[in-house]
Amino acid sequence: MTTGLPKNFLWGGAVAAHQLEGAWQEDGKGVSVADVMTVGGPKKARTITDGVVPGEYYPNHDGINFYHRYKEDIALFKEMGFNSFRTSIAWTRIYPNGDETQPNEAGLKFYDDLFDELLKNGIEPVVTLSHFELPYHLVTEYGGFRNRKLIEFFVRFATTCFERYKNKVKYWMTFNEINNQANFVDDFAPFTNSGLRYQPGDDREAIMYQAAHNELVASAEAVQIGHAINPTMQIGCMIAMGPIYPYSMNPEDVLLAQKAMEHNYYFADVHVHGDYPATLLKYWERKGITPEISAEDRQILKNGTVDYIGLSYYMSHAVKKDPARSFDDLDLKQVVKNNYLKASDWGWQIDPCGLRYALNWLTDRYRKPLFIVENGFGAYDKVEANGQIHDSYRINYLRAHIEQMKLAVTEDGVDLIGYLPWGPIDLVSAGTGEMDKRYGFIYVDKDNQGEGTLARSRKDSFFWYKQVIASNGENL
Ligand code: P53
Repeated sequence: MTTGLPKNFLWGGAVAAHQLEGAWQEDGKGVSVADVMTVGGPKKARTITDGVVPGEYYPNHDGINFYHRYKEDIALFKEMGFNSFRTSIAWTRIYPNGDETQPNEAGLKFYDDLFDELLKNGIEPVVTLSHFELPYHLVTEYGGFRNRKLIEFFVRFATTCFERYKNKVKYWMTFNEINNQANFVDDFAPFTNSGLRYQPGDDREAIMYQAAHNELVASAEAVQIGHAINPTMQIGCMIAMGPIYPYSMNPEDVLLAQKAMEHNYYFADVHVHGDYPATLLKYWERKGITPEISAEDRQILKNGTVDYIGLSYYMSHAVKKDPARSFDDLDLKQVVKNNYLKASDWGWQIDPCGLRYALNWLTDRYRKPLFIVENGFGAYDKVEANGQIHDSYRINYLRAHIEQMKLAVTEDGVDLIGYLPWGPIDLVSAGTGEMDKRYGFIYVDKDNQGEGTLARSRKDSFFWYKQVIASNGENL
């Protein structure tokens, strides 16, 4: 009987380039979709501007200046005992406009130095290729991923990275939270996932399915190329996993929850099985959605299935069947609050048990190794007069989730590669652009308006997480 987590379990943290590097115009970097989004708030969406508008504040431009301070930050990760660290390669550092044929050497050099620094400190880099940072030029010139040309541009970018870092990086992921855009009624997810800007009258849903298809093909091509470059590479997909529960035992609620899950997770079906599930094909038929999918695309999808499933887990959701609506009517109208759960200040429902459920659900459906590459609690922190930060709420959240993760492994037999909580160092929120929605073990002195010294300091959770790692998850 297994009593604990595997010996070689990966412990660390996860970030994305655009949320912490800053240096948005240094060493030849181009403008990304993250560079044209302003700051929002708990109930205020970020604005997507037409290019960089003078006078607007764009929090990702400077991030927390990780670009120049990564050595200091990696020393702190090492102090916590990290053996792994997930970041992304900013596409715009390598191909500033996205459609060049030659990469930018200064950008490649930065990630060489960053990965070397990690490896020197015994920390294995885990790398996402596309994490909400598409070159903005690909939006204005090509319409984002609705355009098939982007398959070629992404594959070129991925190939350049695989070639360059083939001996430094083993774990890769293609598209971060590719399934966020299932929420196509919103402007944010289709833009950050796929560089889509909608015009009035657009069939948002049809465009989203085309863009997602193009990404799935690009991902599958990249998987094949990566394996050819180095067969030991592990290349995964990355899915935002928030289980959707039925509101009640009413069979209609149960069926609606199943349909909502299928709609959110078909992306993983394609990544893992290499084809589209029948239920989605039937749905497209009913809705008259006809994405362009060639015979060659189908072959690529079949031959480029992923090695593992990377997932983020923050919260769960619930749905209740409205008798006036159909099972196809999934655009959030039938989503309800879960009265058994409390929520964060940003309304994210806290559900540790849902993590065990999610890991089991993914295992049952896919039988692939899983890798938790994001989990965490965005919260306001208070700095005491003596500089300390007592973030017991964060510790409580993480402890409860790690407990459930361990049960999934030890009691349910889930094959889990590692646990990389989100934002081990405070960074710019993807959803709101705020600094004050903090996830870190390490505090960064910077506020929502960009003021602050950028000084780093250790929160209580820093010392707690250190002992968790040292005991391989036993000492919680
Ligand atoms: P923030 C929505 C729902 C779940 C995860 O999110 C999400 C989002 C997008 O906001 O994003 C992931 O910063 C994402 C990270 C992001 C993190 O979750 O909005 O992969 O880039 O920072 C947390 O609190």
